[in-house]
Amino acid sequence: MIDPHQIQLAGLVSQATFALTLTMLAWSDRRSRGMTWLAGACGLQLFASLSRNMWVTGIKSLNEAAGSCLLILLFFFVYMGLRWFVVRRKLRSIGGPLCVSLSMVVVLAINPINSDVALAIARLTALTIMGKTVEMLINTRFRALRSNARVTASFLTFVICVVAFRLPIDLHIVHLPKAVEDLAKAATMVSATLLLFSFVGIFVAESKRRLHDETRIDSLTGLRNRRAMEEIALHEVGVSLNTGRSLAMLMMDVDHFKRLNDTWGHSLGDRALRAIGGVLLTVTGADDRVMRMGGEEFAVLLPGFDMQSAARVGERLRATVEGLRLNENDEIASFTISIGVGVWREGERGWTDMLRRADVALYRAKREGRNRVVLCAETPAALPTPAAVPATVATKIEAPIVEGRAGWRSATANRPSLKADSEIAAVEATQA
Ligand code: GH3
Ligand code: MG
Ligand code: MG
Repeated sequence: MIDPHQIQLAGLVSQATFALTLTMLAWSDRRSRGMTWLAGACGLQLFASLSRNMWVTGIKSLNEAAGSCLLILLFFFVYMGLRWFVVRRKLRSIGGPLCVSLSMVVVLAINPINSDVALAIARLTALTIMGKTVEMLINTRFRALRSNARVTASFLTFVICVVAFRLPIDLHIVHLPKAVEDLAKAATMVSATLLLFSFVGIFVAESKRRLHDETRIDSLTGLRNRRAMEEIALHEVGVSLNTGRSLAMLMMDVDHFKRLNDTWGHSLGDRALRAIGGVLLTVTGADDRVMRMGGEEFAVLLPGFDMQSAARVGERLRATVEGLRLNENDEIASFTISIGVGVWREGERGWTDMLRRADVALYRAKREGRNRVVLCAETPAALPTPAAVPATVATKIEAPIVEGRAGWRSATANRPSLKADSEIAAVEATQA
């Protein structure tokens, strides 16, 4: 036989434990705002259970209507908390909170007249919120949270089943033996405990997801870093190996960056790196294939691009960066980049050879005067014009041309003839 008191006591202990745990997790990681909602829901549940089980605490029981409102509020908190984890968007409309408040007002108003109707409204509202929550969990945006969200969804479905099963009993529509009713109460406790347990799981999954993302993002520019680059490049090489699709990469290095820092200060140097990052993102339109490799070096992966089309993208990038102007204390700074183009060769299982070729080409660009795009070896020379740049990589950045400070301008004044010759893009082939 189930001893209802023992079950309830065990339920209270587990709820108190979870309330404490979730509060500590929310406290330890203030950025996980969803956890604050879930800890709040857990606290509400503990409060409701304590007031229902007066035999434990001796406190005065909540009246029926207040208890029902608490139930609605509790599942609304659960919805909001889980929404933060799996959707991460603000509530766009106030429809949800409005319906919750309205149903609570109705429950409180109806209770003195007919407590059963009030109870039914409260339970149906809570069931609706839970149903919405399950739907949201199943359609989570984040792949890393998907399995944990599904576990939470299945425990929540268990709670829905138990609440729905108990509704006709609590409304005295169905009369079941006391043993079955006790079993239903025990099932409520068990389902609630499992649900709370799954909240810890979703918190851990979210922490892992964030750690994964943050260790792959460069904090200064917001671009992917080298670690991310390695994973993405290997993936792209795998796709090219399977499909025969071409793959190219651009290696970029800011010209005389040390001099830029020395002349204008590191904060302008940092701004220059961020501005270059912005150009790379805007021109290529592919935020997951643009990386800061370290220092003042950047790389772009171009799946589906051959040497010539990659060179045109490189030229567009070079020209756009050359046109950038940064204002520092009413003076204007400008800077340039050198670019090496490397391509993946059929059969290559890794990306390091492509990287090495792009690096050699970059080195050559530096040696030949900087501010230019150079192709890796074994490719004939090509001079694509700006008009030949594919529409997909057309730049949206238009920077005014302003005279810069003499000291800094002199740093790039001796750049090669590529721009002086004409507006023709400078793309050179190396034979080295
Ligand atoms: P080159 O044209 O040959 O590439 O010359 P360079 O001066 O750009 O190259 P060098 O390797 O001599 O200098 C790179 C400089 O980049 C040195 C370092 O202080 C600076 N740097 C590296 N990372 C950062 C950063 O995050 N912010 C700033 N402001 N400077 C950085
Ligand atoms: Mg460098
Ligand atoms: Mg440099």
